[in-house]
Amino acid sequence: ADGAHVPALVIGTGYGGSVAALRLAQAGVDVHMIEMGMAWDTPSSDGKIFCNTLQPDNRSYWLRTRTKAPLNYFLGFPIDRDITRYTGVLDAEEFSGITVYQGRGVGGGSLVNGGMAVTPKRENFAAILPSVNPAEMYDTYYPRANSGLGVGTVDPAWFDSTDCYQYARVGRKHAQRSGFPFTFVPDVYDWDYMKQEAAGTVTKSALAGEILYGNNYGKKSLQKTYLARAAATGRVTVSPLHRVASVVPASGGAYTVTIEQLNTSGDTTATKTVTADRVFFAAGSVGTSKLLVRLKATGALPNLNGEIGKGWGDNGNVMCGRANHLWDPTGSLQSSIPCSGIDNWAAGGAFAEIAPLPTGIETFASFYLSITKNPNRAQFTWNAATGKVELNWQTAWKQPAIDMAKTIFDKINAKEGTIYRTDLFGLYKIWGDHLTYHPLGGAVLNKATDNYGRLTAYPGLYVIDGALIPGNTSVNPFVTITALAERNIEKIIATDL
Ligand code: FAE
Repeated sequence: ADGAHVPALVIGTGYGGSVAALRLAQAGVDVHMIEMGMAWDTPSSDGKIFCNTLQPDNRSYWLRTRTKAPLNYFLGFPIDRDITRYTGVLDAEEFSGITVYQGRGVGGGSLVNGGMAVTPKRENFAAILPSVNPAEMYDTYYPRANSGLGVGTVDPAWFDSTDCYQYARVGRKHAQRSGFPFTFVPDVYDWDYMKQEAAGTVTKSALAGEILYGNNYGKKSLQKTYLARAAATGRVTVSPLHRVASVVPASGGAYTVTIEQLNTSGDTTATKTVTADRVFFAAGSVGTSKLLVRLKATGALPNLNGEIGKGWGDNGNVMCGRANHLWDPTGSLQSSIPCSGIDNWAAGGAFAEIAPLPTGIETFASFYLSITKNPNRAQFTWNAATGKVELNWQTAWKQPAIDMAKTIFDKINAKEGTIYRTDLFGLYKIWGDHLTYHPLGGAVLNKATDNYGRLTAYPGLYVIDGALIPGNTSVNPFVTITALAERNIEKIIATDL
């Protein structure tokens, strides 16, 4: 409530924020979480909380009047459609050189993501978080994160027999025939539920194409894991449709936090201030970076150091499709939850997830989202003239990612006698190189913060989300974001409270 004093305020309810809230509450601290998106706990008139990927309505996008699907063409035709402006669940945030997709709502990215829950190979960890001791991560915090998130793996025997993973079996066959290692990828989707979907005994979600705009069943989003446990402590309150606008030092070492209440059209309907002893920035890589860059530049937090806004990367994301032969169909029924990948990280700098194209019809396409070792890093800066934070990522900076992805798919195409699809991202456009699902960095650990996420110029301010990670995790990022948050909050609770 307006004027309240809270011991701990958490900005954002994604992975970093949910870990912080749970562990602080378990340590006896009352926590108030502020989330700009909706609660996503109430069904609409169609009986569903989330809309289907194939029928996007107002629930799909954050404050847009037209959808902006990542895969925006099919057979060369644009597939976006008009929608009513609403505080929908997926934000396609446009910077000059890249569109950054993010979840909006209680649960953050866990509401919209594919649930792929991948722990990086230990040999790659030193390049991911150079200042963090790998032993503590692999012995303690990765296992803690995996257990807290409810990570599991597809039953390999079922995988081999079910129609809904024919596309992944085709992907495996092509990878192996070209000599690439194929790996199963763990996921937080409830695999038993998916089996029941295939058997026709429960309401379908993954097998009905639900994913990008939310899964109504089956997926263990943060609402079902960390946030449920946080709520059960009785110490955590969440304010959805509230956006943090400012954090400034107050007397007695506390902070004054200004919060805007939003309606579902995105208008500010009220402005409130809360005093907080501690503030945890968990607004995601982009959200946290935008806040800190603006607060530093506009004099609210002038002593934040010069690393704020730097070290942002796209996790090397790039998408592509391959056109298969007519005798190699990928299936009209495709589980929207990917469960496998092609690992060419060591040799070619690419880890490609074998992704679905759940259109409901046979596409004869194999589709991939590659995570690559793209070395390019961008910076967020404040533009006083426009009053906006900008990101200097350039479209051409995706070229290394494309080159790395080609180490896999050029070889597969040569072996199979196939070609790239040119109809998925425009007419005659092979690469989905305009976007990322995996924003990372902007307030990098041990640079913008100390080695535990403390913004040391301001005791009591912390960063605890993907902004800490310097641009790349070699695999899908949320397990690493969660594990790092577990590590940092344990230290903060032990030494700062
Ligand atoms: P995040 O989950 O983004 O949470 C930040 C929260 O803060 C959001 O709920 C925001 O609405 C909220 N917020 C922002 N600004 C403010 C403000 N000023 N005031 C109040 N609230 C605010 O951050 N990762 C994987 O590991 N596996 C996958 O399969 C996968 N698939 C993905 C698919 C899609 C389509 C997308 C978009 C992402 C995917 N990701 C995946 C990435 C993953 O979801 C992302 O790395 C994490 O969600 C980032 O976690 P954070 O805690 O950093």
